[in-house]
Amino acid sequence: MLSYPQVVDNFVNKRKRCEMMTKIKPHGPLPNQAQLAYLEDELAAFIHFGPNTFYDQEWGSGREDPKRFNPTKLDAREWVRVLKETGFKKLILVVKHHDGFVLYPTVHTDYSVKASPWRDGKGDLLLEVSQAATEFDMDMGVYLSPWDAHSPLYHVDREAGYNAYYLAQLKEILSNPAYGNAGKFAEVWMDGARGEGAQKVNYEFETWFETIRDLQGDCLIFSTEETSIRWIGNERGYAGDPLWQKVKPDQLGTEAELDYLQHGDPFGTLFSIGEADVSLRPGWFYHEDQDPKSLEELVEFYFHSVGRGTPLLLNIPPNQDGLFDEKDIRRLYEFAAYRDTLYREDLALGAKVSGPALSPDFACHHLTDGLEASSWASDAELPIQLELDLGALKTFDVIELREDLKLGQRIAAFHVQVELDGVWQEFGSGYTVGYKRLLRGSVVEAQKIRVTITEAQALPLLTKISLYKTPTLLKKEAVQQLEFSEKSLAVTKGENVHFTVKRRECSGPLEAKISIQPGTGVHGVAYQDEIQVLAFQVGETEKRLTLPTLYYTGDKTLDFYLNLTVGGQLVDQLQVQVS
Ligand code: FUL
Repeated sequence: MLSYPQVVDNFVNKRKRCEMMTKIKPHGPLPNQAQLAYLEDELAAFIHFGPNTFYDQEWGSGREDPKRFNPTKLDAREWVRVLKETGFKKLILVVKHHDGFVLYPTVHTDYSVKASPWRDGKGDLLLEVSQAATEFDMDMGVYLSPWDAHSPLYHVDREAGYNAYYLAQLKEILSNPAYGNAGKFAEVWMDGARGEGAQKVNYEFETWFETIRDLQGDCLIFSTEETSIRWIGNERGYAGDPLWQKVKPDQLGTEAELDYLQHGDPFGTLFSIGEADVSLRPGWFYHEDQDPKSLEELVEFYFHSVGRGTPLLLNIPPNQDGLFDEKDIRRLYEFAAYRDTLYREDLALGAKVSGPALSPDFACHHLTDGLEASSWASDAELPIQLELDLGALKTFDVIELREDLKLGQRIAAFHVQVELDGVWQEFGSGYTVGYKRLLRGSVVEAQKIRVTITEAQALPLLTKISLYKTPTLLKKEAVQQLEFSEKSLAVTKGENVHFTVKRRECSGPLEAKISIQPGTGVHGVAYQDEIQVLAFQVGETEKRLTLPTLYYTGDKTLDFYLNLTVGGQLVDQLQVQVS
């Protein structure tokens, strides 16, 4: 039974759809239903687990002993329960990482859970996760690494055999009704990494994609190729601004420019979601000596991904027992509570909006009516200014804008002003809006706000303007004290990076850590994992440090990030560019 507002919403929805079709022409490539659904979902969880967890490493060699894989307390139901409760809509399970070890009892290799002591060799991790996902109605995705360091078929001379092997496993997973959320998969993740020195096996992507479509219809595909999801170009959870959810297929591939992936292409012809992936911990796999990232960092990931209009894929790695770490669970609940508080009250709801409008069907008040289906549009000349009157002074520091992507992404630049003591002052500005744009500014108390659209590829179409106040985060003392002297350094491959960590206050001893964020194709190529512990003594204000980079062939510039943390909290970051 629908409530009265839902009935109205449905009615408006149907009417609007007809009108938009007749009055507003779609612009550029359009998202399909599955892409739209993922944008709306906003949050997905990654689970990296396997031999690496037991060998305390990030990349395996393919020679890891299956006997060491024994997560005696593994509880997939608990993973899914926590993820569901903390707002994740999809879970992407790594069933085969680069080491080639398979986490379900595939018939196509013996290098799998069958050869492990876990559940006496009768375990099936994909099945256990699928059952839990079905119980909690959580979307499922699967990561099946194309690069396979174990398979003897992974060789240019046996390419056809390897492609058939990969395809056979895809079929095994995607055609089994006991796998997925009630047999359904929402995403297949084809990682683009391949270690230095690995065979340059060519993948038969087209056949793989076709198989996915045959078996799972509109299932989204993450790959380096022309598919529905692209990598965002970094593993820091940061989308670019502008962020165009469109690309030109000929710019993709394993050699795609990272910057291109991060921003997309204003003239792109393929609708592509730039998925922002990052791990809750420094590594993708669990390591005892690492800590989850701070709430402050998660909030930054969120504003730089979801807040720029693209989903956040956050990795939560189970430990050797097969459980999420208690600290990680706590962090996920804190993160969920942060978002709940952020969205608790839309301070612009019901605000009076004035400005030009295409027709009464696309009137300004649709922006603040709280209805998803109603929208505003204007064909007035740019810049177009919309003025909101909240009716009273309100305190906020975030403005949300949304475009109706069903008709294509259009807005290319905007800025926001607030009236403070009778004077209009800049609140902030951005380039693209997309599915959802969260723009943060200083905390202000204002009654009137102006949103000015300065650039758009076609007539702008917004569904919503909202205002929020972010929950207060308490910065720890230590965060104020420590920093890298440089924010970015350039270095020649194979040489050492020299850098300095400084602290302003030196009254007490302090322990900090330097670690490197793993990066696709960059990890094991430009650097090797290394963690340095810095113990500052009383009175000590500076530490000079050295870190080796690796030599690699080719003239690419690769970058990675050094994280400076205190008690698991990120204090500062240093970008290292290697060329
Ligand atoms: C990368 C891999 O090399 C990492 O190990 C991890 O799986 C990440 C999500 O993708 O390319």
